[in-house]
Amino acid sequence: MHKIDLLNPPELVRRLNWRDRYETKVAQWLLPWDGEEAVEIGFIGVPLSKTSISVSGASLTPNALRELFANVTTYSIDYDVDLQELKARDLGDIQMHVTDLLRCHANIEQGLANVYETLPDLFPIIAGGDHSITCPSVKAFKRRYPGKIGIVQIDSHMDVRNLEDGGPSNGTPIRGLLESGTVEGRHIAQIGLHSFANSKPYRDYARAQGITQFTARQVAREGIEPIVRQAMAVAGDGTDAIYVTVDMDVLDQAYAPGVPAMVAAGMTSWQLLDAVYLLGQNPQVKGLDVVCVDPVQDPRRATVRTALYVILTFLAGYMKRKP
Ligand SMILES: [Mn+2]
Repeated sequence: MHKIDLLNPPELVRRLNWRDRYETKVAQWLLPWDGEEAVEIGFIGVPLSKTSISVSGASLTPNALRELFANVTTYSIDYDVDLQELKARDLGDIQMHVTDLLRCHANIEQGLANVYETLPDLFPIIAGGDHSITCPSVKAFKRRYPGKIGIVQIDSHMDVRNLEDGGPSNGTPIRGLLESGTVEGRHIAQIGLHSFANSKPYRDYARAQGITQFTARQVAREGIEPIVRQAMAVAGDGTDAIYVTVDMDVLDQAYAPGVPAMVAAGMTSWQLLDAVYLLGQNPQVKGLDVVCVDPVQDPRRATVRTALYVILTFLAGYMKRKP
């Protein structure tokens, strides 16, 4: 029985009081890890959102996702795959400190590094939390895959704000990874960037760092698939592993009412799902996080549900990797 330091068991376990014998819900498949069994896919909650610039209850998202595990099935009719064939478990949540946000980030890096050390073959599905978690998460990922890391970031924002004005927040994860030398700009591709949600000095900084950028308007006009293929080529060129990070605020406000930094005319749910389906198929992709959903301001859990579909659709793509 493994006890992984800085990792707590799932706070919430969703059970069913009725089932159809011919249908499997995610809650029946994505069970809590028992600390011993071999596991291929690990769901890991990172419940931190005090580091968000705008008010955010994203720390509640791991449990909000777990609640919906009983509402969705494991089968994709689009891709004719059943996720039940994957050995997936809910590993629980990284332990947070109540007041010390830098210590929270240190816990995320060390806690995830502990997970990877205990379960070296695990594919992590990391549920934020706000986007600040991606910086320590990728640092842990790099400890696991020493060498070059590529990033595909799907986001309305570049997340390269300076670290002096507000410390490491959900506006700085990419800046933090560049300044710490964890990832090089030439290995980063951003998809879905939005007008009136970024500034020119940061655009110029990102370009000077060599980051490849695609706006939401480009996605609308050119289609998501060719853009994702270009992004994967950038993140996969000369790197040892690709990390995918999805900020749900990339979606249009009509599709994602429950994100703190909402945008008009963002990407559609289908563009996002098609993107993660392609990314899931790429064997160079070794980790995924989904961040910045606030269940507190999410009518009928609409955005949490879409975030869950992002995870499940990514895994539908992942299943296509198998021979
Ligand atoms: Mn972001």
